[in-house]
Amino acid sequence: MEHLKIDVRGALGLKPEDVAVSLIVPTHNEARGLRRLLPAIPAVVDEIIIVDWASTDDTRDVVSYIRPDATVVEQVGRGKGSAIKQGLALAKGQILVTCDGDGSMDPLDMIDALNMLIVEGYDFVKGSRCKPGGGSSDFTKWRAFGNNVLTWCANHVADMNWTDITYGFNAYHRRVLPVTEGLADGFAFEIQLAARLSRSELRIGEFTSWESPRVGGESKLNSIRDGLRILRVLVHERRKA
Ligand SMILES: Nc1nc2c(ncn2[C@@H]2O[C@H](COP(=O)(O)OP(=O)(O)OP(=O)(O)O)[C@@H](O)[C@H]2O)c(=O)[nH]1
Ligand SMILES: [Mg+2]
Repeated sequence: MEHLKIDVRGALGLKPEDVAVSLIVPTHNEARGLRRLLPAIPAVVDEIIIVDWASTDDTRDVVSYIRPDATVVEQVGRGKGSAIKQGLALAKGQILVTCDGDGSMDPLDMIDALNMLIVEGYDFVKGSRCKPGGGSSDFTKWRAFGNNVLTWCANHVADMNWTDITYGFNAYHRRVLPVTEGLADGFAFEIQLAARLSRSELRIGEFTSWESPRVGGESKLNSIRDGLRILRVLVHERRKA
C-alpha cells in the first residue's frame, strides 16, 4: 500500500534515531479491530506497543501474525487510562501516539499529528472528529450530544477551545509525560490530560480525524457511568485551577 511509505520524518531528512515514533494501543478483545488497524500503520512508526487487558479472543494471535515485531504486554492495572500510562512508560520513542484497537481510527491520520509535532513544534496534539475535514460515521444523536456536553464542560473548566474532548487518538512529545502522572485510570484519563495540558505552558493543538464504527467486538464504554466519572474529574480539575 502506497500510503504506508509516507514518512514525515524521512521528508525532513531525519532518521529513526533522531525522532523515533512509538504507537501505543490499549486492547481488550479487539482481534477484529486489530486486523484492520495493524496492516494500515504507516512506516514512520518504529515501535508498536499493545497493552492488553485479559483478552480471551484472538487478539494476541492477530498481533503476532500481522506484526510480529510489536510488543504485547499484559496490563497491570485496570481501565483504559491505566493501559495508556503503562504503554507510555514502556515506549522508547520521542513521539508517542495513542490509538484505539477497535479499528475505528485511521492510523494514517497520524501523519498530520506527526507533522505538527516534528515540523511545527507542538508538544501535544489531539485528534478531532469535529473540525472541518474530520467526522464520524459512529456518532448517534445521543453520542454526539454527550460528546458536545462533555466538550463544553471541559472547555469551561479549562478555559480552552477543544472541539472533541472524548476522542482518544492523541500524539505526545515525550516532554508531556510528567503531566500524565497521577491522572485517572479509566476513560477520564484523556479528558483530564487535555484539561491539565491546557493550563500548562506546553504547546497544544488538534488534528482532524475520521472515525468509523468499531469493526467488531464490544464497546467497553458505558456512556452514563463513564460520562459521570468524566464530569467528576472535570469538577476536580476546576477546583484545582
Ligand atoms: N487494555 C485495556 N484496553 C481497554 C480498556 N478499556 C478499553 N480499552 C480499549 O480502549 C479502546 C477504546 O475503547 P472502546 O470500547 O472502543 O471505547 P469507545 O471508542 O469510546 O467506544 P465505542 O465507540 O463504542 O467503541 C479499545 O481499543 C479498547 O479495547 C481497559 O480497561 N484495558
Ligand atoms: Mg471505540
